[in-house]
Amino acid sequence: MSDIKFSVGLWTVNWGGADPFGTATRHLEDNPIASVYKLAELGVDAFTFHDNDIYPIEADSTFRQKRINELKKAMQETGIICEMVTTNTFSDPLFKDGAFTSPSRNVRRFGLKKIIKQIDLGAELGATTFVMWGGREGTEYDNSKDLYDSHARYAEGIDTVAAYIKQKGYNMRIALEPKPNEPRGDIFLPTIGHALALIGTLDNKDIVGLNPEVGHEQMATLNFTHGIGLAMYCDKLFHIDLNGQNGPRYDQDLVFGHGNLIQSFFTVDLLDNGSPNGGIKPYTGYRHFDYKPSRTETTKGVWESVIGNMKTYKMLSQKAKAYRADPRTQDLFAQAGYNEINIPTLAPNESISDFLAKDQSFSETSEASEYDRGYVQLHQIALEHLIS
Ligand code: GCO
Ligand code: MN
Ligand code: MN
Repeated sequence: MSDIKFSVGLWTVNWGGADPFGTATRHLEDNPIASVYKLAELGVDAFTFHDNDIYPIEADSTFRQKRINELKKAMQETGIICEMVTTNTFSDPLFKDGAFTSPSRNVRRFGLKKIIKQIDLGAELGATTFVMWGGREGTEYDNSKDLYDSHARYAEGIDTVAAYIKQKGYNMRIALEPKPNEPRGDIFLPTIGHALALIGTLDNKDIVGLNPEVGHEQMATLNFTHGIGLAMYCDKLFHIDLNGQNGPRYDQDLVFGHGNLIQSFFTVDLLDNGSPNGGIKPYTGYRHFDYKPSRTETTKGVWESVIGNMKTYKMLSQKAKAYRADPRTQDLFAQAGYNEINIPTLAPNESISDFLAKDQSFSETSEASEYDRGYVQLHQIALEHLIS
């Protein structure tokens, strides 16, 4: 477990609590770089940030460089590293109708330059992932956008950024972050599956993958563990945003595990241990937390929530290991059919006509109604490990 590394977004711990219904509830340090020292002190291995997490959009180049120098100093002094960067293309009013998919070509060109600037900074700091969360790419009304051209512009934007990364020879990949809604009524690329489909159309699909967020899939009533399972099957889980959510509602961004706990357990199990038959290899990337320390908390609660994320992950990690090592689990995996599902349905070299010609007889009773897969028992064992 010592090889598990944690990272935290600077925008999470530096969120003062302002929401659509109220102003900030916490006093923040004037300089956001202070949080980098605190994260290092708490044992966080890496941080991630948007350009405007460390300097405002209107900052001049002198101020921007001052903040970058301070950030580098914090990295040198503490040993914390920067593993991912992302660009804020959602806060400024300019981006009210999107960046890559804004109807305004000027805004699209401005957004693209802003993204490329942050990619240069990320490469300079050693980040290996660029996350693209297109929070403002979308609509409130179905007739607001030409849906062909909007997706074409989205794909063009991603492909241009990917081509730039390759041209520069940066050791960096792009991870798209799906979200179904909020702040837009409907956001483009709402789920893992939608994003995968668009990636398949890109010229530079080899360096474009996903940054799925627990709560975002759950907002869409989807199973997060299944979602990352598909992403891993496609070799596209490039990054991950871990947090907590209680079902389909607004984006709660809770501490990891403070939502659907049993799904978090299976997420950790899949990430750490891969799939039981070994097809999905254990995830080697950072366990990245993207959450919002609740507005009711003071600064103390902010840092406690950082510790909570890591502690919960480690506890679930240990419990998942014990669940896999339990002989009852292994027996029930066999009963559940794990060692039959990995046998291809057609025999090697069996043609479709051979297959159709073959007389296949088996007892429907033994295959269906009388065969006990033991799923409930297997789930109970997982639950017992989880709450023990
Ligand atoms: C959200 C998103 C954002 C993005 C982040 C990266 O909660 O809606 O998670 O927090 O992850 O802005 O660009
Ligand atoms: Mn979120
Ligand atoms: Mn996120």
